[in-house]
Amino acid sequence: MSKLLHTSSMVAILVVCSLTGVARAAETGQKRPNVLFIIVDDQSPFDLRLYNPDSKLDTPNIDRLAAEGITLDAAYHMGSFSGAVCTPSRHMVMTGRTVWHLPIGPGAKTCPPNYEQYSMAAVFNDAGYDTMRTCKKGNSYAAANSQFSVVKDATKRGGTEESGSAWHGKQVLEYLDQRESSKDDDPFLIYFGFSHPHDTRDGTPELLAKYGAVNHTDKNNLPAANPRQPVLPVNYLGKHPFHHGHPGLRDEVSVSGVWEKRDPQTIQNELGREFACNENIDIQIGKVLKKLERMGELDNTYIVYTADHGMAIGRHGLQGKQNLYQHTWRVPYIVKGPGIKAGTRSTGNIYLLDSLVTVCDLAGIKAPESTEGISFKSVLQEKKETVRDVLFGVYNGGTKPGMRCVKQGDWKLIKYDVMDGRVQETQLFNLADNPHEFIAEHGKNDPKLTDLAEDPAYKDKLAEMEDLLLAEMRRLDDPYRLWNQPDDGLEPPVIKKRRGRKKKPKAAVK
Ligand SMILES: [Ca+2]
Ligand SMILES: [Ca+2]
Repeated sequence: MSKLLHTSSMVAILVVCSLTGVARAAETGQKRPNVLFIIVDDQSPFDLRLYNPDSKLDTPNIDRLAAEGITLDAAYHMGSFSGAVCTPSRHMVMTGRTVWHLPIGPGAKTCPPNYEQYSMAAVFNDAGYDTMRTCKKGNSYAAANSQFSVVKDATKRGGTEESGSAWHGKQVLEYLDQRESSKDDDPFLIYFGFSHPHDTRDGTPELLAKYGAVNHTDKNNLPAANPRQPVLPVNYLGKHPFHHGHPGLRDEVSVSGVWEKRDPQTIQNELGREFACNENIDIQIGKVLKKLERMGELDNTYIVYTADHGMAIGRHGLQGKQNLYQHTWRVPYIVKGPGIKAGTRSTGNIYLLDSLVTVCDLAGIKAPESTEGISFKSVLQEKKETVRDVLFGVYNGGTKPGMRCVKQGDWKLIKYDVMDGRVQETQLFNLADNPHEFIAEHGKNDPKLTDLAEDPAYKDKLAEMEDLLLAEMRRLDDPYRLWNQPDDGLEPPVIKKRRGRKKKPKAAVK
């Protein structure tokens, strides 16, 4: 009898214990995770040592995110129908819509009016999150940006605390201080954007000195060579072999410090400036990570690090973000947070536009039905290697129909149909053999280290990739077709000219 009593009281104790456990779990379950979404402006993944072991760039804090989280090797932005590549990219980040279904551009009619009500901050506000952002101003989605409860936007591309990246960092630190002093324990979404390393790449004096660069402003002279500067990119060219299709494009002709020059001295100095800006961003991220750690919030925060798109700076003889080579089409993408194993790496095959549905998924929030992104939570948790097989990219902010690319596995096709039919080019790359997309002009003298489109040995692969590209263009409602594709009865979209932007007559050449 006493034994029985003893047993039943043990059971009772166990039941009480496990109930307490349940209650405790429910309590912790109620503490919802924070989201810190870090997005830099114009950064090639190949700047970072994480993606390019030969890079000289120091980013200890970004490296820390990777060491404590997961690095994705195949993250892309879907592209742009505008020279301001930032603008569609940031619309995709905010809405999760695909490039031809954004509230701006040729597919604008596919979005209901006031689409900002379905954008990132609006969704998190509805879920009871506190939302705050800091970022550059302009070339963005203003209506979606204004949905954040706290907005601290300004374009900061200078080389001082007040005029550079430190200003964006300060806005986040002050916001966190305020939350701390008001004991606000609602979960937060902080959109931590930077204005750099977008040009003008004015670095701080110390970091410019570290990377051997100067804030070069004299168009008539070259900046001094300096052994501290980054070496030329492996796929550097003095000139791209054919026209990229956007005559007078700002990024290719008038970036201060580069202009139309592609000589090694100019490019290495500009890369030094880019690195100085990149490291300054890293320093600001470090301050915010330390602050979150002191607040005890770091372990309960999902932190995303990415860029709105990549950047050329001398790679393939190009300077800007208006091309579809890997250096520019790809973006860095790192995620750290609860349930993500430290120091892992995965492929992903994600787009920036998958970010919204994924952070919603991580935070346990329902994403808007109209999002077209795919949650890659399963990739972050190493349950899956990829979320899709085929990736598509477009740049047609210049002459139409423009550039397109498609990638499946190691194979990538890029097509250029620009300059009113005067440039019709096709490139086929096997990225396993030729990850830097060397073309004939790189002179590698290795049949694998070049563009394979003209090689009869790859005729079938080329045809397969052409079919895949057309299928993606149809699937995504691309309103254009290229010279060797069926027209599908499409009428090319009418491009509205912006008011008050009449072309000045060209000055006489002296
Ligand atoms: Ca940008
Ligand atoms: Ca609050």
